[in-house]
Amino acid sequence: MDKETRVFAEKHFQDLRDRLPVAVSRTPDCVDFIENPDAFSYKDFFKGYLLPNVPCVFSRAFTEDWGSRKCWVTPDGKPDFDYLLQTYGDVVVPVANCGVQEYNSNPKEHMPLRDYIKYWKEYIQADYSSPKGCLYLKDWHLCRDSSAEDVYSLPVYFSSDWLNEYWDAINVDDYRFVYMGPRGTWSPFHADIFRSYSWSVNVCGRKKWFLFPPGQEEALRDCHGSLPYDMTSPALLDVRLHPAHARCSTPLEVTQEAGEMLFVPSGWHHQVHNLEDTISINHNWVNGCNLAPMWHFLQQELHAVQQEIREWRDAMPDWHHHCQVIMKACSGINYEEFYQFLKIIAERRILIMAPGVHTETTAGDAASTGLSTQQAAFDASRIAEVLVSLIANPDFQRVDTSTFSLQPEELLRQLEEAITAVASL
Ligand SMILES: O=C(O)CCC(=O)C(=O)O
Ligand SMILES: [Fe+2]
Repeated sequence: MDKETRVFAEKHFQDLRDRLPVAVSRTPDCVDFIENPDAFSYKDFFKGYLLPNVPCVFSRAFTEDWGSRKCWVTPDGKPDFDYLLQTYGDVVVPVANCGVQEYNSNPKEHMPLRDYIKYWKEYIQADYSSPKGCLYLKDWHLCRDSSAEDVYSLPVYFSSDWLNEYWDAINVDDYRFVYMGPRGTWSPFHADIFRSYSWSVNVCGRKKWFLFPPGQEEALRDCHGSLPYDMTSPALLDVRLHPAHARCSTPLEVTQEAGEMLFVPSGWHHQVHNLEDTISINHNWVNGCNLAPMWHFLQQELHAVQQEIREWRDAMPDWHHHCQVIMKACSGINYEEFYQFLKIIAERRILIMAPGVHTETTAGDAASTGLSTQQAAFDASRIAEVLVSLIANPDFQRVDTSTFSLQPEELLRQLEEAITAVASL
């Protein structure tokens, strides 16, 4: 990130400040297609798509050198089952049954990849049917479970990824996934975890995406307030069940071809259908541009838990603590962990901005992380803004912070000091 981009981005968030916490997106008529990697910089992506929070598709030229596009695919563009079996046959993978709805997703089981590929081959032979149903290998943590070095490389546009930076730092998990499934497998209507962004590349095959800008999904709620499981279902046309459906604009439709890469913005609800036997790789990611929507989402999640168990509020002395425990179980994160997430990213940015680091490196690049001082300063200012709101939040004030290695107020002070120190750079 250069200085001009940082100033531009900070002005963007300054203008939004009064209008947050909703992620504001213009609704495009179509999705831009980016043809040429040589003519499309990080800055182009940052200003044109990431900040305005609108999707785009990158051509197959952007993923031409990926190992998986060579080794995982046969010359006629189909999944190379033999290669996958040889390389990953014993790895245990999660598999969802697309035909069975459990709340708003599909029940998952675990099996060796070998068994899934056996199923897939039989499914094709039986003309895309099986008594086992339509099974979709989803959310396989390839990088966590085995080495993925030769499989793909992270496109620079998606490199500011605090979610995976955080999980890598504490060595617990990641948000890097492989999906594979026959024609007809699909992912139900959803927005991504914590209002994260996603990027998704088809190693082979094709996907059809239906995309709704943030807020449009409200018109798809049924008379009980629930979002649909399948937004293509004819039941949505029943006005008694879906009274607001007529107000819903038509979704953006994207057909993503083999090798192409889709950027899914923050808070956009989507549904995805595999039009052919398809393998894809995707990451979920959060950074300074969608941190405020993430924080807003977490407040909504806690509020939903509080509503759910409000009748026990007076009877339970540690009711607020229980709300945090339930929130962690349902959403995967609570306020304490959100603070730890901010702290780990903030401390890394403060190091980059420390005196000496930015003066010693050329063009502002901090050699250890590859992050520029400008990027670090931008990240720090985004964290500081959310941290101010977190510290002032009454539910966070009830969290026991006495065992925290760094008090939130002190972290904020350090961030502000570091931001001031590099302000003139
Ligand atoms: O490819 C799929 O089935 C789902 C992918 C998805 O939801 C995403 O990348 O956010
Ligand atoms: Fe998604």
